[in-house]
Parts: sequence; structure tokens; C-alpha cells
Amino acid sequence: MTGFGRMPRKEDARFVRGRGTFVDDVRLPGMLHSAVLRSPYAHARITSIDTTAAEAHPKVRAVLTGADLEERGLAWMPTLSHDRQAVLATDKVRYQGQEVAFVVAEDRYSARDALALIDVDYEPLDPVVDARTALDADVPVIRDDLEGKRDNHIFDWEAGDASATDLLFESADVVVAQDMLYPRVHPAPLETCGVVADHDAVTGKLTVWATSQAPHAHRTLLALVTGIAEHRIRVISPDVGGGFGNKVPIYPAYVCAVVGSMVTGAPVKWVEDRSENLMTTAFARDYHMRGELASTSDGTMLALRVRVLADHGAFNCTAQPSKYPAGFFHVVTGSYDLRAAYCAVTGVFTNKAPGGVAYACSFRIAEASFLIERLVDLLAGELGVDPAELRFRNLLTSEQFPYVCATGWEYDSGDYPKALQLALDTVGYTELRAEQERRRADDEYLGIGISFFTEAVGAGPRKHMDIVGFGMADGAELRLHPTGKAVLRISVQTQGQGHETTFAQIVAHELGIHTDDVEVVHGDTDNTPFGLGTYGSRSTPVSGAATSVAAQRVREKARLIASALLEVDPDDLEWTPGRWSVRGAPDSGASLKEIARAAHGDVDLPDGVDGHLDGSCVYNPPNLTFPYGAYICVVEVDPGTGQVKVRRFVAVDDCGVRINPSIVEGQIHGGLADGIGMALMELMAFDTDGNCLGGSFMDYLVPTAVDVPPWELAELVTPSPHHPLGAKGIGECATVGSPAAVVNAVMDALAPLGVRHADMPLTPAAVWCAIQGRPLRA
Ligand code: MCN
Ligand code: CUN
Repeated sequence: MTGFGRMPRKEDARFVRGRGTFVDDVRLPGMLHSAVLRSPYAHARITSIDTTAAEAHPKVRAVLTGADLEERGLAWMPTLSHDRQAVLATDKVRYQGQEVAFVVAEDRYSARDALALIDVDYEPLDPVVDARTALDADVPVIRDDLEGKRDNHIFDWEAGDASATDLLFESADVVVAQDMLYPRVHPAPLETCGVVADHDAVTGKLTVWATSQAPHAHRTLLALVTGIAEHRIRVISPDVGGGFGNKVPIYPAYVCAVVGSMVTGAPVKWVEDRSENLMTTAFARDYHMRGELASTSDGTMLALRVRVLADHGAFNCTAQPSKYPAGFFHVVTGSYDLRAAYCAVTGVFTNKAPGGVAYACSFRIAEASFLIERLVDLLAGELGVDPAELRFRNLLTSEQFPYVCATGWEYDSGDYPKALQLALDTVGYTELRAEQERRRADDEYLGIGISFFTEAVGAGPRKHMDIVGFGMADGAELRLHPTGKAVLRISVQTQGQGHETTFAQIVAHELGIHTDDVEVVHGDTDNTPFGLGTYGSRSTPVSGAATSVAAQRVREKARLIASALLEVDPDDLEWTPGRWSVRGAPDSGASLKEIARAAHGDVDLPDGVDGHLDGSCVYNPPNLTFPYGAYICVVEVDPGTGQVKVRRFVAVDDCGVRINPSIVEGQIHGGLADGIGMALMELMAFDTDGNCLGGSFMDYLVPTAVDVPPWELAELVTPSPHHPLGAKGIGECATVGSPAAVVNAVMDALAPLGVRHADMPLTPAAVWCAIQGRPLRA
């Protein structure tokens, strides 16, 4: 393959043979193992910790508590959202599963055994579990560690024009309103999180192998947290078995492993188990939303008003790179031409695990997109208009791009009506509606749900985005070695997205060489240029662009070297893939391989060309890219059991130019499965004491192959006008766009039974209760 198109993933050669190297495969001489003692309570004061018995265990090499870390100034660490988080609890525990002590031992079993020997006295406190009560006057203050803090309030944030929105609501013929919960879910990557920390006391060098989506960001943050100089820290993120946002943050045990290595003088491995991953690492969503949509009687949507209560758990460590506490939630106007919009989000602390984004979220666009798409369906129901027809009346048209939405974001490109029409044609909408009509007569409940989403990915312009003040530009470095083989070094880190393939394809496309001749190096801060990593589907929009520009620079440098080699003016040279040749004399020319050789040879290089064939770029994205899609889900609901069967799912996506259509489709398949999971089964639940009820895959259900239909995909290609390849991101599109299609389908099926709305997940119990008109948890 010498460019864009379908090709098998290069990395799969090792994965299908079981030859990947994940953090848990890292084994260093003398390496120790560790385990974390976690709080059994959601909220409790720690009155004493006795580690004597654990320390006496013959295989234990160190036991760390909050007090030990306090001596090093490391009991607390700063979060990415201007808060602080306990590394090991000193005063109180604030969620079930919070880190209380850290044991380093000669083997993993001994480390675990020794946890049972630590004696902690807790004085239980009332927990705050329901975010809706978090701001009540009489509830306990969770964050009394913050000076002067007397409530559980984190932030108030708003966007849009409140008074213009209110005016339009006053003059509207129709208003629909709905409270809805986007429940707490978890990204649940196949590989849990972990590190191996190796501090060399002689050189002062710290090497950390980590399950990291953002090795450079982690290095910078580790430097800021630990005080170790940044150039003495090397973060290596080897193969990563899925991230989905879960591997963006730095978790307390990473810091503990670093300290453990310093204390013992040996490398320390920490790998969490499944329950630790589910109960304590970055969750997603947990948005209590109220949306109102105003419209004329003929279905022209006018304005949107949104109020959100955001449950951020015990610490505000939402890992998101925007300057806004609610991420990109203001893209809540979705794909429609609204005259005004206003949204206000209030964040609160609760006694639950911290986090907040993650799970292919696009930084709250998942919530935003779900809200508007549910409201559009409710409006269609209110007006008695077909939901597809209502969308056609309000979708942005291709002439409106670039389009500035009511909250000020500039959408780059698209052809929305065409995408919706393609989805309707692919699913056979008219026939399906006829079938639905027929089957309703027989008391059979077929539902057809539409969702049209606009995504905003590729963080991002510095004006709006940074991580603790560091702007979001990423570097790419490309070098053609003397024999013409290429090595590309990038800052982003694949967790399964196939960068070793698609980034080689970008180089191959720009230089006309074979993808086999391009090696992609990533995931090692000592060997790659700085950049902020993979999340927000930013790898292709940002690093893909950097790679494209770096390759173009190599091509231009090759032209100058070829002009010396061929003794002609550079302007007389003409590019055909892989080769510069003399205009009008195509036989006279030089291939890139010959030029690479010459760059290392004795040719007299032109002034300003210093030899070697290389190029680099630091790409500062001028804007986000705005992929979008039209999804249609067809379900059958059994009203007797509440069971939902997803019969069909049609997805039309437009992510601009596709580098590798097979990989793009794989990303969409995964995201659609996520959407069915969240819509129908995934829920991180808590009981009234704050006990986490989702701590294993027995309780936290994720979809499997039997839960999903064969996907039916179609595509449009509207290039992004500001991306050098015309590509937009795709990694989170389907996760963001699909839940609303599933829920809309179930509600459509149940409309004859008078059901208007039910919150996710639409488990059989939830659906059955909705049909009976009963609350789910009476
Ligand atoms: N691609 C392409 N053409 C395009 C756009 C993308 O060929 N027009 C390719 C890319 O080159 C890349 C893949 O599709 O190989 C995804 O690209 P992109 O949209 O740039 O997203 P990222 O690579 O930045 O991946 C991040 C995104 C996020 S934020 C989450 S969350 C998520 C997702 O990817 N996590 C994943 N998909 C995942 N897929 C797997 N297997 N594992 C995860 O953890
Ligand atoms: Cu929001 S999950 Mo992805 O951006 O790593």
C-alpha cells in the first residue's frame, strides 16, 4: 500500500500472535510488586492506621500511608481541573475504594496478603450519594480539606445568550421539556491500568512504563507532582489494551509506585484488578439534565435552554483539555440552525469515585448530543410530525458552512440533509414505518429511532484548550534513512486505534513510498517529540496533520537535494509519487531512495540544505474538526418482559477523507456497540450508603457480540477545509451519536403505550416499569 485505502493493521501481526508487550509484560531485574489498601466506606474519618503487622510480613519491603507521603509533600496531587486529589488519604476517605495505604512486596500475592494486616480505624460519616441533594443545607461537607469550604459546590458555568433564549421561548408556539439522566458509566478497557516505576538513585532518572494515552503529558505532570526534573523522567507507554479515556489521568497508585521505587531502590510494578478499575478510575457522564426546546407550530426549532447538575465525585479530577468545566457541552445545539441557546451547568462533589469524562466522550458532547436528540424526538411527538421530517426542516444546510452555532463554535463543513437521506434510504424508512403500522395492529412493538449528531474533535486551538496551561500542539518528526526507509516519531499513542498503520499510510501518501518502508515510533517520551497525546479523537486531526506537513517538508527538501544531484533548477523538477523528475524529461529524475542516499553522500548540497533527509512539524490546529453522522436504530420490544432486541443499526458517518476505511469502520463498529451498551445495560450504580454496585463484570454489564446486530454502514466524505489531508477525527463519533438512536427507537416502539421518556439504561426492568407507569426503584 502506498497511500490511503484499506489495508490490514500492521500492529495486528504481533497482537494476533500474542506478542504484544503490555505494562504487565514488563519484568525488570529485582522488580517488586504492590497493592493498594482501599476504603470500604464512601465517607469516613480515619482515626488511626497501624501498619506494624504488615511491615513485619517477611516479604513486605515497604508500606506507605498518607502520613509517609505527607513528609514528601505528596499526600495530595493537583488535578487537571484545578482541584487537588488525595494520593493516600490522610484525614478522611471520600469514596468507596479510595486509596488508603500502599504495600510493596516481593511478589503480588504477598502484597495483597499484607493489606489484610493493616489496621485502619474509621469513624463513618453520612455519605452524599445523590447529586441532587449535594447542595442541600444539611448535608455533610465532603471537601472540608479545602480551606473555607462549607458546601459541595464545585462550579457554575454557562454559555449562550440567556435573555435572547428566554424571549424566543416566550414567543414560541410549542415548548417541550424533559428531565433526563445520562447515568454514570465506565469505559472499562480490556486491559486495566498499571505502571512499573523504576527510579535510579545514582543517575536520578525515573523511568515509568505506564498504560498511558498521553505519555508526554504524564511526564510533565509527574515532574510537576514529584518535583523530579522533567528531563530525568522517561515515560514509556508500551502496547495499551484499550483506553477510551480511562488512561488519560494520573492515578494515585502511579505516584505511590514512584515513591515505592524511591523508598526501596527497586523497580515497583502496580497493576490494578478489574474491580479496582471499575470502582476507582475515571468514570464517565453522570449528568442530570433538563432540556427545553422551543419551536413554531410548523416545526421550526427556535431555541434551546438547558440546565445541568454534574456529579463529579469526590475530587474534581475531570481529565479534559478545554478551558471550560463542562468541556464542549456548549455544542448542545447539535446539528440544527437554532436562533439562540443557553446552557448552565453546576458541578457538585459527591462521595463517589472521581473522574467525569472518559469513555469516548468528546468532553461532554456525548451528553449534549443525547440531550438534543431526545428533545427533537419529543418535539416530533408533540407536533405529530415524523422525526425524520422534523430534522430535515431544521438541519444545517451545506451552504451554511462554516457555521457559527448559537454558543459561538464554528463548524467546519458537512452536508447534513444528504447524510440523513442516505441513512433513510439505506434502512428503507418508508417501508419500515409501514411495517411498524401493520405490526402495531397486532400489538407488536417495533421502534425506529433516529439520531443526528455533530462531533467536535481534535483539541485544539489554544484559545479554548490546554492542559494545566500547556497548549495543545503536537509534534511529528520524519526521517528517511540512507537506504530510503522512513521512521516517523509521533506524540500520540495508540490504544487500539491502529496508528502504526494509518500514520504510515499518511507518510506513504505524501511521499509515494510503501507503508512497509515506514516505521511509526510512539509511546516513549525519550524517542518522540512533545505532544499532548491521544484523546478527544485528536490524533488524526492534530498529529495526522503534523505528519502530513512533516512529510511535505521532507518532499520539499528532497526536491532541493534532487536538483543538486541532477544539476537542474528546483523549479524544473516535477513530483510524481516517490520521485522528482525533470519537467519534460521524465526519464531523467531521482527516486526518494536515491535522493535519501545522496543526502548522505558527496553531492554538493545547495545552500541552506544541511544534509540528511528529514522534516518535522509542530501542528497548532486552527480549529476543531466537525465530523457528523446520521444513525437509525430499529428495535423490537417485548412489552411483557421489557426486553429490547436491536434488530438493525444503520450508521452514516462523515469524517472527511478516510485514511484507512477499514480502521474507520472498526472505530464505528466499536462505538456503536458502546452506544447499545450505554442505552440498554451499562450503569455504575450506588446504594444509599455509597457502596459501588458496579464493581465487577457480573454487575456492570458490557455488550457482547450477541447483543449487537450486523452493522450497516454508509459514508459521505466532506473534507475538513482546514486540515491538510481533509480528514476529521472518527474515534468517538459512534459512541457519542448512537445512544440517542437506541433510546429514541425504544421510545418510538412504546409510544402507543403512552411512554414518553425513560432514562438509560433501558434494562428489561426499566422498560417494563416505564410501560406500567411505575418508578423503576420504588
Ligand atoms: N482515521 C482514518 N481516517 C479518518 C479519521 C481517522 O483512517 N478520517 C483513523 C486514524 O488514523 C486512527 C483511527 O482512525 O487510526 C482513529 O483516529 P482518530 O479519530 O484520530 O482518534 P484517535 O486516534 O485520537 O483515537 C482516540 C479515540 C478516543 S478519544 C477514544 S476514547 C477511543 C477511540 O479513539 N478509544 C479507543 N477509539 C478506540 N479504539 C480502540 N480500539 N481502543 C480505544 O481505547
Ligand atoms: Cu473522552 S474519552 Mo477519549 O477522549 O480518550
